[in-house]
Amino acid sequence: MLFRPRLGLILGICAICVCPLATAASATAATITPNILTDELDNTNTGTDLGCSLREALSIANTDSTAVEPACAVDSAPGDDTISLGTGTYVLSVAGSNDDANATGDLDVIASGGDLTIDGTGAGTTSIDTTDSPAWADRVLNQVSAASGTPLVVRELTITGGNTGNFGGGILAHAGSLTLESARVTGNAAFGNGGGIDSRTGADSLSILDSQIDSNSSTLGDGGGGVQTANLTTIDSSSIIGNHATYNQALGGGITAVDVADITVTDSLIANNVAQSTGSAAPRGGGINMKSGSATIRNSTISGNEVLGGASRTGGAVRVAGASTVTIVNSTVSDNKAELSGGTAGGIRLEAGTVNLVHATIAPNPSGRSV
Ligand SMILES: [Ca+2]
Ligand SMILES: [Ca+2]
Ligand SMILES: [Ca+2]
Ligand SMILES: [Ca+2]
Repeated sequence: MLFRPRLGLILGICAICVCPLATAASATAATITPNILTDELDNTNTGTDLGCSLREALSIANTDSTAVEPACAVDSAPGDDTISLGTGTYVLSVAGSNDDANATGDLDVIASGGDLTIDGTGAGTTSIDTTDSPAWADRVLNQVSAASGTPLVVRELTITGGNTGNFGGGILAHAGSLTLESARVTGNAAFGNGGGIDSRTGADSLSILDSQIDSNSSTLGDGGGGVQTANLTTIDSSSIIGNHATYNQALGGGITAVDVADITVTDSLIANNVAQSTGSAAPRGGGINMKSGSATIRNSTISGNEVLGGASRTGGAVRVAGASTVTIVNSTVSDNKAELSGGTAGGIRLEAGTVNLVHATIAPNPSGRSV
């Protein structure tokens, strides 16, 4: 179900831009290539030095120094860098949590290292996973204290196996911009908000392009089983499917928007996400929970999302609250559910704010009203 990149468009843009970029480039940059799939960081890991791990490659990118691990292949002076991953599963095993220095637990992308791309061979062939024994107790990737505008690009790989007691089960972005290109974030859990990805207040932007966010879970008040965002967010040619938000009052099975979130969804699918309350409070927003901010959804489908549990339940597809504005254009909202005796608004639940429907198909959504 993964969408493919539009290579024609990309090649066209590159053909126009390649000369100006080449002459303007001044910062150094390197491609750093790990040569083992296992996890280690020399000087902090007591094991034998087996070669260049992903974690060691990232520490080189962070510090712009090859001193941390001379075994890493680095093709020029580090600056704005690319870590090039091969086919296979890179398994994180240097255990720890609450570390933001890339020493243990999650992989930490640090401000002073400049721009970074982590590039695989494809979402179906390259993955970053975590060890099962002992059970991993951290997310996978953490963008920490990045300077404003500093981009992190995750391309052509899968992020899976994150499990944190905090926010952002797969990826947590505190600052800078985060872009996923032809990537997949699947099977991550946060006992906080943002099961797959959390783009927090302070980060610049989140872009999910030709990518899939699926089968992630959140367990906290604002939810966002797949994604929580507080920022400028672009979701294009992507799928947000089968994610799960659980809490006393569950919100946003697929996506939760908070703070000044400004979301644009184009040519995408938001499907089969669930917000499930464990208490009596009504679950809301099986697909999308708009706590605040705005969302524009074009040429997309919101279907098969559901709210479960609670004494009542509402907004199977979308819950609109606060001062949110939601605009749905040339899109379909169908087969979302808020069923059983307390169910209302299987489709869109407008509590406060504005909903604009332009050439939108809203029905059928089982249970009471569609809006
Ligand atoms: Ca090593
Ligand atoms: Ca760097
Ligand atoms: Ca961290
Ligand atoms: Ca860490």
